Amino acid sequence: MKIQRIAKRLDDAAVRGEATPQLTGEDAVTLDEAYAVQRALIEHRVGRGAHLVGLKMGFTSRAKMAQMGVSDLIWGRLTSDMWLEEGGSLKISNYVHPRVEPEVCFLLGKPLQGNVTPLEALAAVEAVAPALEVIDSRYRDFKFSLPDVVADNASSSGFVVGQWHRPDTDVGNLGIVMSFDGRPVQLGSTAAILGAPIRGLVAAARLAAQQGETLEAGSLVLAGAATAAVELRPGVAVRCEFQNLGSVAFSTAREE
Ligand code: OOG
Ligand code: MG
Repeated sequence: MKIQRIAKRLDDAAVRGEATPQLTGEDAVTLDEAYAVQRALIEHRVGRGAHLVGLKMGFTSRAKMAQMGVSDLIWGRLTSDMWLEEGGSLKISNYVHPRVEPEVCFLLGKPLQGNVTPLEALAAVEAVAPALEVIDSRYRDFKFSLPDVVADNASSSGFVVGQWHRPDTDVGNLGIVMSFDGRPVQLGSTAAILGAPIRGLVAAARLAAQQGETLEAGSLVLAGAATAAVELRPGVAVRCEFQNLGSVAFSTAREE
């Protein structure tokens, strides 16, 4: 009852693009309950025709932990309706207070579950690509506790994937420049993601297994942001350049 009620509240907030209060009082949840809310929340999306395409990691970099004031790894689910076309346009009035952050995306060729080494994780990778994630907390002022943000599917709302590269491409320490209308807004390195993005995939396999989930072949895994997230506004050309991987871009629609 409680799980379903909170899932509905968070789903409604996402659909309407309206903020909702944090989960306090009788709606406060434990971490395990938060993952149950997340699962129930995704059922609403699936009911609208979306399907699961993978998983995203959160708080894998110090920059993100510091920005949001939390210090544990979390994960969320990616659905087909979150996937934005590379170079496409995003209408940000559909969201509450969206932000964008640079990510690395893995495509799995084999399933991955539980405690695996970075080498085992790499052996399951079919391709790797530069990516951008659009996050949008459904909570007022983008403020939340760890269970709050887990219940809200780790703030996930969209992602854009750039060109795929061979799985043996070294993505361990690549320079990143994210810019708005050609002006840099974040500089960083993929090494900020747990020392190397493959560790984000290792963590994803381990944490998903704690909730009884396997990373399936064919799924996408966003390893977590390399820099702090930057607030989006209407009419901006967002581009992120990754050393050796090329760039990934989208724009936000110019509104009223
Ligand atoms: C939660 C999502 C964190 C990342 O890459 O660290 C995340 C948030 O910051 O609202 O996606
Ligand atoms: Mg992210």
